[in-house]
Amino acid sequence: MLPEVRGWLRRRTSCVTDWPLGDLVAAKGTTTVSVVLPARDERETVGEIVTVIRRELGRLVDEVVVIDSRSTDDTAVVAARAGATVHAQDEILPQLKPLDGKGEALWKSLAVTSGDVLVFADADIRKFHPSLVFGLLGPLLTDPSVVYTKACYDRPLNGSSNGGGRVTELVARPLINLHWPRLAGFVQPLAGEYAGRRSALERVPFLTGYGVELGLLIDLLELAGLDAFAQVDLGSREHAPQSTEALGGMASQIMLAAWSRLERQGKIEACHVPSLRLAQFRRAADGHDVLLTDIGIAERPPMITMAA
Ligand SMILES: Nc1nc2c(ncn2[C@@H]2O[C@H](COP(=O)(O)OP(=O)(O)O)[C@@H](O)[C@H]2O)c(=O)[nH]1
Ligand SMILES: [Mg+2]
Repeated sequence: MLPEVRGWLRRRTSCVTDWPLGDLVAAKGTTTVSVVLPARDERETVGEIVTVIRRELGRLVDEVVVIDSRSTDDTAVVAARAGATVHAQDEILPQLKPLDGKGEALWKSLAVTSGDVLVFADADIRKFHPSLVFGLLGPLLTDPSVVYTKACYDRPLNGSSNGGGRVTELVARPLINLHWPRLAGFVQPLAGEYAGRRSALERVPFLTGYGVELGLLIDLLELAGLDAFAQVDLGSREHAPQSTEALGGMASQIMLAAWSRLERQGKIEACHVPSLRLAQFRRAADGHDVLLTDIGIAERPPMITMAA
């Protein structure tokens, strides 16, 4: 690990217990805070998450916004009933052709929120604790040189206390250590819980799918430098785990995201791999069924360039 990263880890890693809620309310001053929850078919969890944030963090959080992506369940109704402002992803910036994915939802949230600071959290978290939000705000509300904070936590899976985060361990971490070693100090580089200053988030592009987190780390590192990052240990976090097959698609998006940044940074020759057709296999009565999934990545430009 680079000496610079060791120093950063010591200086910029904190624990949620370092940030008592009362201190943060005092430190908030006139800074406004928006919480953004991207959600697709999350009726089981989104209502509870919105309720907890509104009930426990009313003095810290100015708005809770759910970006609903074509849910086929009543995610939007449940979220609104719990007190969130709900936007249909495709109705934000309707002059643009809608794109798919979580990153698209996060990018569009910049257009419908007003907070100086934005906190993003997944809408499928079980046993949601308000520290997932206020922990992330600690470094941002108390140190003006911090522009972006990322959560780290254990990820319980199937009875093991830390078996989750398979795409992180098998794809993102090796890629980061190989190509962006200055980011190797992030315990959970793909965590869906992070917070940033609007002034920085509006100045970087957003990848539209699951590559959004990796893209933000790489692009914000270029924009603001390592010392503008902090990570906060929030304990433990559990979500609805995906099938290994689905994780294959997600991992492919992460690889394409890395590829796009390697090209942009001149680390590899431009060879234009915007998409791939992923072949996966399922055993069938007479052999194997082939499952073909088109994986593409698209990107939105920095929101600041959209002003007109
Ligand atoms: N608005 C919106 N949310 C999405 C989309 N895809 C995923 N999400 C949400 O983003 C969050 C993280 O997605 P998830 O599939 O759980 O990814 P994982 O946690 O990395 O396995 C969840 O709250 C999803 O509901 C999308 O296309 N649009
Ligand atoms: Mg999830």
